[in-house]
Amino acid sequence: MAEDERLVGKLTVASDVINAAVDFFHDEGFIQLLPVMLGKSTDPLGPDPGSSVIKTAEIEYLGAKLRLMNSMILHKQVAVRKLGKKIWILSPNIRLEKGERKTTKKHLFEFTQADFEIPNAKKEDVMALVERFYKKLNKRMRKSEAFTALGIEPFKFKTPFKVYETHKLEEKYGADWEAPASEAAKQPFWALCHKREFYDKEDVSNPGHYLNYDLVYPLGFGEALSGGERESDYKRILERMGRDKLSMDIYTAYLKEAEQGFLPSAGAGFGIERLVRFLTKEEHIGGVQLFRRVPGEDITI
Ligand code: ASN
Repeated sequence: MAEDERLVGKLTVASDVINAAVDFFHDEGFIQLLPVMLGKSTDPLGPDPGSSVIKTAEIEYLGAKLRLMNSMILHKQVAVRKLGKKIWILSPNIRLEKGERKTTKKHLFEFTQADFEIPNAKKEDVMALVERFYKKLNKRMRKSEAFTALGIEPFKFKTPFKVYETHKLEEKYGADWEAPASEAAKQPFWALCHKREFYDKEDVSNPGHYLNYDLVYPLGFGEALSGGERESDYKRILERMGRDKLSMDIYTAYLKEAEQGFLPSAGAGFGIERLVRFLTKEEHIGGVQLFRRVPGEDITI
């Protein structure tokens, strides 16, 4: 098959996936918001020793410093407070990763995630919702003609997915458990409890444990989604930010919102390109983008 035809096939799958997400979140009663791309505060993406983000992109505009969205997590908390509703966004993210991330085959410095947040929800609610999405995707993908054109069978997701604690995965596979655990799996699985950003809630009854989760694709494709229950209490947020030694000037605007009180919520985001890569069994994630945004690669236009 000509390279262009394959690309059309992959982009048709992407189009089907986006459509499936729009229908799914609509049917589940979510309000779809349009994305913001600039803000005073954005996701710190860490501190995380495994993170390779060089810097958060900033622009000066009329004397103000605005940051390009690493993710819309902080805006999601504000949106849930303002609206009191389930919300989701097809959100473009910029993450300026080190060039060596090209070899992971799953990193892009510009990508889109389906990012959602649910007021008064717990992690079990999010996990059940995500499993409903993948189940519905089966039917949708069976109907997609693009798979016939690509000469592959659509993957059949079998829910419920297995659930593991990260410390168990570490015991079995070591600190870098994600790749080997993904290689060994036949279906996506949940990995619970990650020590990460201040906005993911710590289990108060079990300090050092976190009420968050990742979904990991099987067959070596790695992380699909990440999310968590949120730290909604102003004092706890301040405490966690202090623990993370974040430079507070970036978060002044966010903290003003937090001071007014957030609703407890839980949510997550899954990368559209990662899902398309998994479905189309593409070797490198750059192969599912028409305009490749791969760390360490020059861009054509
Ligand atoms: N979307 C993720 C979440 O909801 C945050 C992220 O992309 N870093 O937790």
